[in-house]
Amino acid sequence: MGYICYKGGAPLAPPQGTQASEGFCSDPWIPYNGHCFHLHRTPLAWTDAQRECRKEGGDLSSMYNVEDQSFHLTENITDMEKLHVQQGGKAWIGLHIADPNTGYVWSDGSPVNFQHWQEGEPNNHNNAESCAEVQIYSWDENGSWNDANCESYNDWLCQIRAGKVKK
Ligand SMILES: [Ca+2]
Repeated sequence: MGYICYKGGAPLAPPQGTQASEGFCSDPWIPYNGHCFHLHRTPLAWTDAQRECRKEGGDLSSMYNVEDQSFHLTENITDMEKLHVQQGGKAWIGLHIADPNTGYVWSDGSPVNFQHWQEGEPNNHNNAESCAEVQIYSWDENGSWNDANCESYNDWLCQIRAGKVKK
């Protein structure tokens, strides 16, 4: 059988694709409220996702209020919404338990003054769940959170401050 080779012509992303100048988020980052967001669809364990976000000069996403949450899911993940609903897809966010004595913290150090857990969560199932994932449900289009095993593989949502340049 024949086969077709592909030789890259135009790059998939601009050479400075992960850089962000003041007030501007370059593709594929999406601007909102002084930050840039990017949903990655190459599933990773939570710690690996955190490392990758930090490599890009950002961190796993924090959410500060229901508007933030709604934005993440309606603007940033538009074409993924159906995927979430239909296939149960989900994405890591920055919330995790770094120290059992202190409970949940945001990876980027933001204060935890907003939480949007699913009913009955976090349940620390099998005493093995200390990382938060967000998932859209047909009954909650704004999405809600579940604590999951940090070693499981999920898509992941990065956030970077607009104007912060990749290191
Ligand atoms: Ca859980």
